[in-house]
Amino acid sequence: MFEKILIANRGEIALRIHRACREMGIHTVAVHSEADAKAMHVRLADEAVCIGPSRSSDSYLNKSAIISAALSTGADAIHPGFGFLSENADFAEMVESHGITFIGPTAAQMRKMGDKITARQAAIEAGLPVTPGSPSLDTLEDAKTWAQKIGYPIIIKAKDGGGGKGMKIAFSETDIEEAYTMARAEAKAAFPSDVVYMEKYLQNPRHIEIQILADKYGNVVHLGERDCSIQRNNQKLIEESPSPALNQSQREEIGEIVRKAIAKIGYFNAGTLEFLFEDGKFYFLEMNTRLQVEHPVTEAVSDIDIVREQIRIASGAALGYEQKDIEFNGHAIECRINAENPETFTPCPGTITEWHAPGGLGVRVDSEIYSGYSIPPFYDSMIAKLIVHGKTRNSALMRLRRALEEFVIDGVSTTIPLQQEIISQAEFIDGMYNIHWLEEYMRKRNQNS
Ligand code: MV4
Repeated sequence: MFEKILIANRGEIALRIHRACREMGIHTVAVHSEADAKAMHVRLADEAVCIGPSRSSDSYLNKSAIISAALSTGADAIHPGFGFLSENADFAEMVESHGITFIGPTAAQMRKMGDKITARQAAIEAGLPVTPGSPSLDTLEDAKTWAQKIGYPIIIKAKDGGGGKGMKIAFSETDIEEAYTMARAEAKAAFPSDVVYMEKYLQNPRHIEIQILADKYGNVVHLGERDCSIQRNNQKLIEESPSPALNQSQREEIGEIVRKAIAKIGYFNAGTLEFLFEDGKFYFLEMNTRLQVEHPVTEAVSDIDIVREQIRIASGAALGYEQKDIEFNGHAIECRINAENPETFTPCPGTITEWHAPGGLGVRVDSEIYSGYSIPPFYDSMIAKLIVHGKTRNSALMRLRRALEEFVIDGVSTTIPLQQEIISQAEFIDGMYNIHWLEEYMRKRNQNS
């Protein structure tokens, strides 16, 4: 096992990784920017290294500064967390070439599953269901031909796209020229490549993702699904497991398909397969080759410490259990609490004058915040994750309502009032929502006010 892990991240996820290390008897090295000198992850770690100025590009994205910090402190592994360098294959390769273990998949696995077109191809070969789609489109004529073949509506996506950028929908042949031209132009401006491809557009899907763990010896387990359909502008706000939309046989069926596919692909460490789910059918979208923000809901229902498993797998340990050994219990819901204007969703940095996090049975708060902490303006606006666990969805929901009410955050505005509102809507209570529900709900609400 590793003796010392460098945590190449900040905020609540840096704390989360530190906690797993501590419980495994592993020493930790925090890295931080100048703006984060007083951050909680720096205070808790055994050692801390300043890796540069406040802007992410000068610090948390500075590959050589991070590797130097690992070498000078004698860390034998690096955990990248999420965001920043977590899905950067060049970084993973650089880390390994210095004799340090990257806690995650190999650079080759990241490249294969990180590129939308190669991931789609690998998914098809591994037996995952996908939407009808095209290979890369070279010309407008190509786009027209494929749209005819697939049938409208279609969606054009950038090969390197993310966060919904470079995606254009065409409902009929009238829209295709604009969709194709705009998608390529947006891709060219935003991504390394302007290559685009096409898929059948699903109009009212849910976003359901499957968490997997795989060791280096071909053992794969899935940890069930998370329903992440409550989102706005590609920002998830509430996630839950299990999904209220799935029955037990659908859950087991997709879990088995994913398990077999991952074994076939030869991927290891933790990963998440994103699907759209519509009319009882799953369609693979993409794979995230990293730990995800919403992993705690899965930890709550599976009782498996995903970060601990990532570290064990990276060190060469075998999983040591099989699918049949994993039990799912109860229902978990997470709220991502962001310091932002809940109406406009613009970040709201500032000083937290008072902080009181909820507690009690079935309540988990992952956060780096303390009273008097100043949120720097340079990074993501998420300041806490509230995760509740109950025996049933209804008891989890009652607990969430209670915990949100207990939360005291003064000095900045947060998403809490919006989350309280969402969870009191009949559609949410009934589990009847899809990826468009929140935006439609807010549009209607703002029209009426
Ligand atoms: C889609 C889709 C409908 N049909 N693909 C958005 C982000 C990117 N990861 C994929 N996205 C979508 N792909 C087909 N064929 C609808 C979306 C989509 C979406 C997906 C998941 C969560 C929220 C979303 C919001 C808008 C659109």
